[in-house]
Amino acid sequence: MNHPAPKTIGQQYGRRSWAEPWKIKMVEPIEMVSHDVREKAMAAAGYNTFLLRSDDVYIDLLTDSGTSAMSDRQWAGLMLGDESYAGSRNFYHLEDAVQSYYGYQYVVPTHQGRGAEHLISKAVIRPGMVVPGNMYFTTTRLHQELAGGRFVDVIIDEAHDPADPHLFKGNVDLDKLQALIDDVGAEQIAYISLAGTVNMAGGQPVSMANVKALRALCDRYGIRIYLDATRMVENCYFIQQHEDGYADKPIAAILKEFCSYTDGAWMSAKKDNLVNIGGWLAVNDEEVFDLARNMVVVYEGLHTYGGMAGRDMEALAIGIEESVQDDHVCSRVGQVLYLGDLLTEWGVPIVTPIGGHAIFLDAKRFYPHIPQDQFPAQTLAAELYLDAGVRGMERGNVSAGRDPETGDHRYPALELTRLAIPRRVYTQAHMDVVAESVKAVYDKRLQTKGLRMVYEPQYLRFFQARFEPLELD
Ligand code: PLI
Repeated sequence: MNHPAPKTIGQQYGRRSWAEPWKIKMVEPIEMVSHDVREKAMAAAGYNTFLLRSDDVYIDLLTDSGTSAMSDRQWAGLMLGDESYAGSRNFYHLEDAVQSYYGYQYVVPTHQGRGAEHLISKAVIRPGMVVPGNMYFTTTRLHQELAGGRFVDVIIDEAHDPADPHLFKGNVDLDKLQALIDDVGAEQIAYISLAGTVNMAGGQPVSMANVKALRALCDRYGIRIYLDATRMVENCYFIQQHEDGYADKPIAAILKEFCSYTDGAWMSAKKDNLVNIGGWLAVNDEEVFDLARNMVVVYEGLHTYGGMAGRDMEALAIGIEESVQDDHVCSRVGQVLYLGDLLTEWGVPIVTPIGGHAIFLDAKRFYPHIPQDQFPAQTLAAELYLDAGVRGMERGNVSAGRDPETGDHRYPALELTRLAIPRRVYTQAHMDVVAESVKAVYDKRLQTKGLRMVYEPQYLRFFQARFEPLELD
C-alpha cells in the first residue's frame, strides 16, 4: 500500500514557517545542573527517570500529562471556582463543554483519566469477559484486568513495526476482531477499547474510515465502543491532514463526527484538554451512566465534582474549548513534527510516521547490541538525562510488565523511549537542544551498556522500578 508523504505545516499554509498562536506572559526559570550532579541524581533515582527530582531536570519531556501551560483565560477561570460541595456551577459548565464538543449525553467528572477508567471498567466488565482494543495502555489495561477482564490486542500489524509508513497505524484490524468474536462469542466482549491516538504505538491515529467500519461491525453484534479520548483532538489533526474529504473541515467538526461512532469515552483531561489535573467519563447509555454516577461517589467524590475542585472544572471547561481550535492543534503537533524531522534528518531511528504528542526513539535500532531483558529503552532514557538533563520515559519491556498468567516479561515488539512534548510550554530552541542531545547519545551508542532491574513493584512497575548499570568490560 502506498501512502502520500505527510504534508508539512509550511505546505499547509503555503509558507515556510508556522508560529505558536500565543505569546508568553509569565516564565518559569529552568537550569541545567552539572554533569556531576546529574550522575549522582540518576544513581539516586535507580536509573528510573520517574524517580528524579524535577529540580534536577533541564528540559522535561517525561510526559505531556498535566504539564500544559494554561492560558490567561483558564487562569482567570480559576478565580471563578464555585467550591460548593454539591451542584457547583463549574460542573455544569464542564458538562456543557463535553456535550458540545464531544457530543456525549451524560458526563461524570473524575480526578484524572485512571479514575474514569476505573469506573467504566467496573461498570461494564464482568469477570471472564474480553476487552479487545487497539494496543494496550498501562493504566487502562490494569483497570480492565482488575475488573476481571482480559485485554486482547486487535490493532493492525503495522502498528507493531516502528518503521512502517502506514498513516493510520492506530486502526483496528477488523479481521482480527471478527476472529475474536467468532472465537469467544459477542456476549463475552465487554466493549471495544478504542484509543485515539495510540500512545504506546507512538501516538498513532485511527482513521475516520476505520471507526465507521468498526461501528458497522459492532452494530451487527450489539457490541459497544468506548473511546479513550485522551489525545483524540490530536488524532483529528491527522484525519484532517491525511484523510480524503476532511482537509477543509475544522478539528471541532471532525472530533464530533468521530465521537458519534462511539458509545462513550473516558478522558485524561491532563493531555488534550490543557489542564494540570482532571478527567471525565461520558456515555450515551443511561444505565451505564447510572452505575458510573453511583460509583463515582465511592471512589472519587460527589457526581458534580468527582475529585476536582470547582476551579479545576472551570479551567477544564475552558481548556476543552481552546483545545479544538485549529491553530492550536496545528502548532502543537507541528512542534512534535519539528523535533522528529530534525532527528530523522540526522539518521536517528524514531517511530514513523511521527505521532501527535511525542517522539518515540526506537531503542532496538538505537542499541542493537543491548538485549531486551537488559532494558534498552530504559537505558536510553537514563543516557539522555545524563547527557544534557533531558528527561524522557521508557515505553518498552518495563512498561509492558509481566504476563499475569506466566509471570514472564511481556517483551513487546516496540521497545521505545518517549520524549513527550508538553503543550504550549517549550520553544523551538528547546527542541533544538533536545535534538542535539539525542544525537550526542546516538553517536556514542556502541559504548553504552544495558541495565538490570534490582527492584520491581507489583503494579505498573515502570513508575517505581529501580535499576543498576551493567558493568563495563
Ligand atoms: O494519567 P491519567 O490517569 O490522567 O490518564 C491515564 C491515561 C489514559 N489513557 C492514555 C492514552 C494515557 O496516555 C493516560 C496517561 N498517560 C500518561 C500519564 C502518559 O504519560 O502518557
